[in-house]
Parts: sequence; structure tokens; C-alpha cells
Amino acid sequence: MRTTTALREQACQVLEANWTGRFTKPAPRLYPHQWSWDAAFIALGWMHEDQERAQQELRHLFRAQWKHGLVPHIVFDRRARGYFPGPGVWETHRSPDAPARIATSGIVQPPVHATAAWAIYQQARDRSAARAFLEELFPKLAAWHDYLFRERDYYGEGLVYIRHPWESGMDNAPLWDGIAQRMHLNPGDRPRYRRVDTTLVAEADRPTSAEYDRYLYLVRLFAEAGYDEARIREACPFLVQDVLFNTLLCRAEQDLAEIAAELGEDSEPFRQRACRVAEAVNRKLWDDRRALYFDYDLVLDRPIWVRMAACFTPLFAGIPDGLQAARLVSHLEASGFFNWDGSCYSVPSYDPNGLGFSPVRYWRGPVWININWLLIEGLARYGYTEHAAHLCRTVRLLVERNGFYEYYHPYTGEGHGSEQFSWTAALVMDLLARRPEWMQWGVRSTRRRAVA
Ligand code: 2M8
Repeated sequence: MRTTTALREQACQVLEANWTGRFTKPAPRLYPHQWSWDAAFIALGWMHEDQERAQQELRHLFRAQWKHGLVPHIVFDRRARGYFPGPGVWETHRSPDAPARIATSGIVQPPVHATAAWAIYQQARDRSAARAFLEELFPKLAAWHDYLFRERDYYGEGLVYIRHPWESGMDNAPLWDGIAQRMHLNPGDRPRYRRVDTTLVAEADRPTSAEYDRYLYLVRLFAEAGYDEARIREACPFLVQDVLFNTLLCRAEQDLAEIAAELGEDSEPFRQRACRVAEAVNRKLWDDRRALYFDYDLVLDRPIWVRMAACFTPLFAGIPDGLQAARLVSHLEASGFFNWDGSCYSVPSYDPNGLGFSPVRYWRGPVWININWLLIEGLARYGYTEHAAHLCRTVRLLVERNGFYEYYHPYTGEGHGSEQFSWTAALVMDLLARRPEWMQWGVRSTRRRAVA
């Protein structure tokens, strides 16, 4: 067992090693640029160690914001090499809204940024620097959320859609299998490319080539449409109202309302939007019979009944009422997602009993620390402290025994994907700082045994 101080120092070393002087890479070699939701999670770790770097992380990302508010999922670092697909594939110069001097992708990732900005402000030692940071970021965050509601909630339902699996952050989740099967690619539709990821980590850990063909097909469709949202909406075979994305947007609107109030601005519009999203998630994505939230496929006009750990995350934004929350927690315990007895490191990304579950392949089963962090905070929000503490201890065990990996085998705990992964380190730093009692090794669970 390592002391808390030693673990925190090791986590901090991961962030330090991935710090480029301008932003933090998600991983040393596999991800050499800046990613959008990674930046927010990474800032949540830096804020305990170095307030300036936490602020810098988000400033760097928002410098690449598009004119109409879109925050790109990747901000390319001109000095870095060895990532595919790079700027030449995205061709964002076809859009009048893309920044002229900064190379970016043309899709988004879940909006965790207002949540990170508000947390940084609350933790800040240098209050005046934090206030200046909030003042600078506030209009950019508002423009980001406005873009989402304007362009992605086209039907005014209170739910935004994503238009690429990468926009969910859960790239090859079984959620998208049905849509991928509907995307019949003719020989001419299959882009020619060479992947880099499978030269850096095990091929068995990563998405398949058939999945990559479809990711790139969609990217080409966006580029050919000049990134015009109306044209994309007409042609795109992938339009999904995702539970995780909308949950994080709902929470981000709540946090933006806090920021607005702190700055003396009108917070009401943000609060109202947060309530609208929460109501819409409950109205359209909640399945009362199955007691779970499900994504919705707008192209086929029907729910996607695939059970991911992300289906439980509305707890993070306070979306379910008390009864729904109790049913969600029962469901979590009764399924293979949550194990008091140590038979599985909780919580795997995908239902261990689901079709196509894999303990090692990317978003098809392994344990991801960011999803667990969201569940820990969500369970704590509703008073399920034993469950939250149990997850904290399993997170600690995973990193202590195996290091700061991108994801973990749910049965052996073995690390997969990239080592020295930034958001794993950052979120462990955050839990050690804010949830110290739950992160204590050896603290006896008040109920049954933690993973042993
Ligand atoms: C993964 O996604 C990228 C594409 O965006 C990739 O596989 O190349 C995902 O896990 C995503 O959620 C994450 O933000 C990104 C960087 O960590 O890697």
C-alpha cells in the first residue's frame, strides 16, 4: 500500500510529464494534441496542485473555439506528429466559422467545461486570478452552450444530438453498433488511410477497422458539407440524443448559472435551460419499465436499448427524482455493473452480460476512471455514500496495483490502452483531495467487503 501523499505525487508526475508548456496531452504518445473533455477532466486535477495550469488548460482549448460557438474535440499542436486523423483529414478551412490560424477537428465532445471552470474557482487560492479567469471564460462558455442548443436541439425538445460516435467520448461503444450496421459503405465510400493508434497500443484494445471506416466516412461527409449544420442534419446517418452528453450539458448549465450569479450576471436563463434538459431527459430518455436511461436514435426515431455505465450518469446532474434514483441504484446492483463482493472492478463501461462485451476493447467493457468519477459524484449527490465509497476504493486499488492507465480489465484490473493517462491521474488527484476518507485504503466498508 502506498501512502496517500505518494499516490498523489505519482499522479501529479503523470500530469507534469504530459504538460507541454501550453496544455496537457491526454497521453504521452497515443494522444499528442489537446482533447476537449480531457482538458476539463485534467483541469479538475491541476486545480489541486497548480491553479494557473488548470486555468491555462481551458484557456488554451477555448482559444480554438469556432466563431459560431463550437468547441472542437481536438486542438492540434503543430509541433506534434503521429496522430491520425490529423488536420488534413478534417479540412476545417471549408467552414467559414473555423479559426483561421489554429488547426482543429470539426466535431465536439461532452461539455464538461463550465463544471470544471466553476470547480477551479471554488478551489482557488488566488481568488482575484480565478475571478479574472471566470470573467474571461463566461461569454465563451455561454456561446458554446448556445451553439449546442441552437444547432443540435433543432426540434426544440430540450435535448441536443451528437453526429459522430467520437462526439460521445465513448467512441466504439456497443451503442453505435446498430447505426454502424446500417451504414453500408460502397468501395468508393471507404476512405484510404493508415492508422497510427494500433502501432502504439495493442490492436485488441482499440476499435476495429470497420469502425474506423465509418468514423472517417462521417468526417468526409462533414467536410464536404462545409461543416454546415443544416446540410449535415439532412445527410448524416448518425444523429443521436445521448444520455451522457445531455446529462453533462444539464450539469454544465447548472454550473454556468452559478458562474453567472457569482459574476453578477443574470443566471435565470441558464437555470431554466438546465431544467428543460432535465425534464426532456426524464420525458424522452427514461425507460420506466427497465428503470434506466437510454440513448435515442433520431434517424430511426427509436430508443437504443443498450446498457452502458453512462446510462446511470443522470445522477451526476440531479436529473432523477428520489424514486428513480433508488430504482437506478437497485438496477446497478442487480446487474453485473456493481459488485460488493469483489468479483469485478466496478463499474465496467458496458454491461458484462451484454452482447459484444469485451474486458479489454476500449469502450466495450473496460473500466474507465472518468465514468466512475461521474458515478461517484452522482451517488454521493443522492446520499448513496457506501456505494460511492466502494467505487472510490476500487479506483484506488486499480491505480495502486496497475498504474495510471487509460482503462482497466474489469476482472483482473490489468491496465490497457495508453499508460500514463492524464485524466486517470487528474481524477484520482481530485478524489484524493475532496473525498479523502473514501479513498483511504483499508477503510472497512460499512457494508460488505470492498474489492480484495
Ligand atoms: C479517445 O478518442 C480518440 C478520438 O477522439 C481516439 O481514439 O483517437 C476517446 O476515449 C475519447 O473519449 C478521448 O477524449 C480521447 C483522448 O483521450 O481518446
